[in-house]
Amino acid sequence: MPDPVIIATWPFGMTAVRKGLALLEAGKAALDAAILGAQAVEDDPEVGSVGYGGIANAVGVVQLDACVMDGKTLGCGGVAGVENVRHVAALARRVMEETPHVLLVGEGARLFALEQGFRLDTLHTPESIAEWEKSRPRAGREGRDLAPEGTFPSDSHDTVTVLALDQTGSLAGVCTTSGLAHKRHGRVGDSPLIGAGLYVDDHAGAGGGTGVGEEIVRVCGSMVLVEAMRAGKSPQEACELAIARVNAAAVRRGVHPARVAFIALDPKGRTGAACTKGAKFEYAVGRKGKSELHTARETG
Ligand code: SD4
Repeated sequence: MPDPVIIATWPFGMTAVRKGLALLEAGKAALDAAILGAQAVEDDPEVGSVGYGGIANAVGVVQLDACVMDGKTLGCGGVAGVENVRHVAALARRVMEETPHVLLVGEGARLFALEQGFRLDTLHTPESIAEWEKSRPRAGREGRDLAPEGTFPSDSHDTVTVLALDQTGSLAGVCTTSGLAHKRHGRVGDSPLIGAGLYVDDHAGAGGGTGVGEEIVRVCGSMVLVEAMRAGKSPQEACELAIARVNAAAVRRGVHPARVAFIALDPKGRTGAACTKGAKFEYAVGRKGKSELHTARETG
């Protein structure tokens, strides 16, 4: 059996990796380790793009997106546009385990959270309110946003995506985020969508994304990279191939590729990561009791 491995997006992914690695090394299942790792980031008010303290949308409301997937059974669940629930990754797991569905949205997801005994709470912190106030889109005289839709502060949208391999050789993944800063009310990105922000199959590998969700959805990014591993590519080659798809889609639309990154983990415990040019993507990897930060290869 392979040594347990865990990989997570961005420097704050170190929090998830440290927590998750300890659980994996204690013999916990990949899904438990990935969710509890991600939850440590959701709970961290200093991470302004995930869970508590997450960045608000265009009208000042925090709407969270998340999904989970179990590589052994292909069980999966997601929630989108959820307000007032901090642990949306755990809520996505309840969708997977307690309902016949894979995705609940908005008020329905919030009612389901109440039914499942989750606490409703504010997701704002004094710092996140001040940050939103400083950078929010201002309405022009006709009430239209002065910032054209789709231009987002480049450093204020970061998702934690966590992929884990446990001691039994099983894979699982989690993706959780407050999404793009100042997104339109009701906008849903890639993060709660199976095949876009996350895909996991023990027979092929695990893949997850971060960055501008529309560009990830357009190419079904995580599905593409898991299928590449199924066809024999290494996790690194698979991530580069998914980024090449994002780049090619941008060329066809006559735009510059947006900031997008992927991470991957295969059943042998090999990892990979790649990002679009200029995305400056860092990710955390934990194995054999050690957690390290790496910089992904930019793929042009
Ligand atoms: C979204 N993919 O809502 C998320 C945001 C993100 O790094 O990952 N930012 O589009």
